[in-house]
Amino acid sequence: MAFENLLVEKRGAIGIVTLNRPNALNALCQALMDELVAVIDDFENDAAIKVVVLTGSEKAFAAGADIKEMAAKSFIDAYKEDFITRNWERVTKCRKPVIAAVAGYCLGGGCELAMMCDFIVAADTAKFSQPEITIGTMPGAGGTQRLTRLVGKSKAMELCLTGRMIDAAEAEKAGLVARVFPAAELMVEALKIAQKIAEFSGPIAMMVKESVNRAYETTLAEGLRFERRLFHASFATEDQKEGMNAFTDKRKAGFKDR
Ligand code: DAK
Repeated sequence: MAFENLLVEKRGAIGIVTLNRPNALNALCQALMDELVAVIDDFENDAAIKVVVLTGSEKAFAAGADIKEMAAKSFIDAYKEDFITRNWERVTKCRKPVIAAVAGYCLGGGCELAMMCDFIVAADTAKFSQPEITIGTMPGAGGTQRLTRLVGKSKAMELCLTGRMIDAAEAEKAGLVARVFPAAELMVEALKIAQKIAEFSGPIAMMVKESVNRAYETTLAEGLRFERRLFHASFATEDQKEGMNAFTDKRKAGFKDR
């Protein structure tokens, strides 16, 4: 598949998608988001791909939704075309683990897209903000919700109400980012993490992801019940037998994704 706004690569079990609109700091136009849906669909359907890495350029992961494309939109335009919901949420529905590898600007919709991934690893050059208030709007792709769950109400309020930009160190301290690496090592480290996950059982990784995500959406009691059901279900997999037998036999497990 050839794309205008993305670079796509399959490296072993890892699907790498690079946002590629250098002249617009990877601003997330509709065409780019439609392409991203197609890529995630493809990775999801490809049994050889076990982990997805979503990244941008050294200068920008993404400087937000495309302001020039949005500027003239009326309510009825946005409502009728199901703006944002139609394609942006595909990333959140991907069943395979998705890692955002962020360098440079990660602003507005860019930050929201990164937060739709399972976790964010950042270069020490990364800069995060929800600056929508500075252009007369508000976060519209989950910024007020996901950021609040990640960093808590006080910090999310301050960031969304002021549009202040934070660096990678502050983002890590706040819980927005899982790990920070020197910029030159970002992709190497992101791919190492992806590879580590890819070597485990794919279905078990999917269960872990589903269960952690449940923590966002339900009560503790329901979340624990859900976790327990999946934990029990894991004993029906060949990979659970292999993993535990390999431990006993003092050998490396060979998972088969079954
Ligand atoms: N959209 C469109 N073009 C953008 C852009 C963006 N978000 N960000 C940058 N660009 C373009 C610039 O216009 C410029 O294009 P040319 O003028 O060269 O044609 C090119 O990228 C390079 O940008 P700069 O010349 O500005 O580069 P600098 O290094 O000087 O500045 C910057 C970098 C990141 C500080 C600056 O570009 C900037 O402030 N960009 C905008 C950041 C921003 O405000 N982002 C939030 C966008 S709002 C909603 C759902 C979602 C959203 C809203 C509503 N609903 C459901 C209703 C989401 C909204 C957003 O994300």
